[in-house]
Amino acid sequence: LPLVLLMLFKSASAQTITQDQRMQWWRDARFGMFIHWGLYSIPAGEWKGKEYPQIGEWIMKNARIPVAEYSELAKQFNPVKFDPKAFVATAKNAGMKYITITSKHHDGFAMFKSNASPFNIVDATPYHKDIIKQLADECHRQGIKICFYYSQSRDWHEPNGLDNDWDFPKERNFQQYLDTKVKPQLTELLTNYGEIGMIWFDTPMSISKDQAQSLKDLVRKLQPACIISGRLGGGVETDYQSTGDNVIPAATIPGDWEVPATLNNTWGYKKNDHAWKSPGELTRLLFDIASKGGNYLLNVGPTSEGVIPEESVKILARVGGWMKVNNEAIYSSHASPFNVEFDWGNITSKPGKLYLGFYNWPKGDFYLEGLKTKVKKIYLLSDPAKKPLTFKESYVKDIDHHRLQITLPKMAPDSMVSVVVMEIDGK
Ligand code: FHN
Repeated sequence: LPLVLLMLFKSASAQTITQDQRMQWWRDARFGMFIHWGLYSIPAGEWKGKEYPQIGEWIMKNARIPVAEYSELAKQFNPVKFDPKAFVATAKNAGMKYITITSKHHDGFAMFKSNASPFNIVDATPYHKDIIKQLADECHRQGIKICFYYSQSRDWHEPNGLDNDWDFPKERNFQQYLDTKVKPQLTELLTNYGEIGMIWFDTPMSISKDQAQSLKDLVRKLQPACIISGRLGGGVETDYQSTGDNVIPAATIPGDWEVPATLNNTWGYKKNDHAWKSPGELTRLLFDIASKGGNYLLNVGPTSEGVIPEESVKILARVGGWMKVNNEAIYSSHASPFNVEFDWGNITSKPGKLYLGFYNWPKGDFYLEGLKTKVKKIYLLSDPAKKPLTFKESYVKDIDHHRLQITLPKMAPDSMVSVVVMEIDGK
């Protein structure tokens, strides 16, 4: 009897999880890894000798590849070099706190064993092993949140899924696709892989309110603590908002939000895309997003052999080097109370502290106008001794503003983002 009571209590407490409780780990994390990986990593941007300039994971649609032909790729998909430890290490080394991997992208191919569709990594490839399982197990072992991207509307493999207009007639039974593929697969994902941080739905197309609500209800029923990302559709409220791809708002957006972003110009691997953002640019973007109160979900696109491209690993390691010194300014941080973009950088905050992230190091003394609280101490985040920097506070009557003048070292302490900590009175 006590066990029964315990189970009843457990399920009741799980049902009553609050929004703040569900979101806490995600708000603390601020930085996550997106992984776009699937059959499209084989053509890697090229089909029948022709290079397609658009994003790699869209090659099936862009090259109008018939389902029968595209499905043949599964027979070649054998990512024997895949090492979940290496994936998790790359994320952790960058300072990322969660991993969101494509469990099924628009091409309809499941990277997990599915009884709902044979078009999956275990049943359709010579590899025969469940990628999602291996990665989820490793994430659980290493205490990093595992989240699943799932394309709920577009499915180019299914006659009743949306958006394949080159193979299938216009008429669709979208409800049937939801009932026979989406819901069974979501059930598998939320049942067979332990605790899931989030389901990352993508690009709603013609999904009704009731249909979207039924997906939300399913996630809530199976794992009440699992976050539901912004792009569910149907006007149904989700746990947070996704901005457009690579879109960073100019100012704070109220509530929780995340920027899904690429390292180069594609999500899925493309052999000829070397347009990598520099570690400095990425660090500035990370700081900037945090200073507006958002999360940064930064993508890698593994190859068909199962490795994250070396350039991505190297660039992320540089960002991680910065994070090792400066993560206090990012994890669990809040938006800047100023809510403006400065020409020198931006600000993240925590109770009693402001973190000034300089993208451009000032020449001479630095001035900050309009602070409303008293400053107690100022130091460089990279200085373990927290040696105080000299500062002066004054009230400038003609602009009715508090002015803070800080004497900074001549040289920027960091070539990417230099962080100055201000301990302040109150919040
Ligand atoms: O069409 C997809 C695209 O392939 C990629 O998955 C991105 C990631 O945010 N989402 C869609 C476009 O918004």
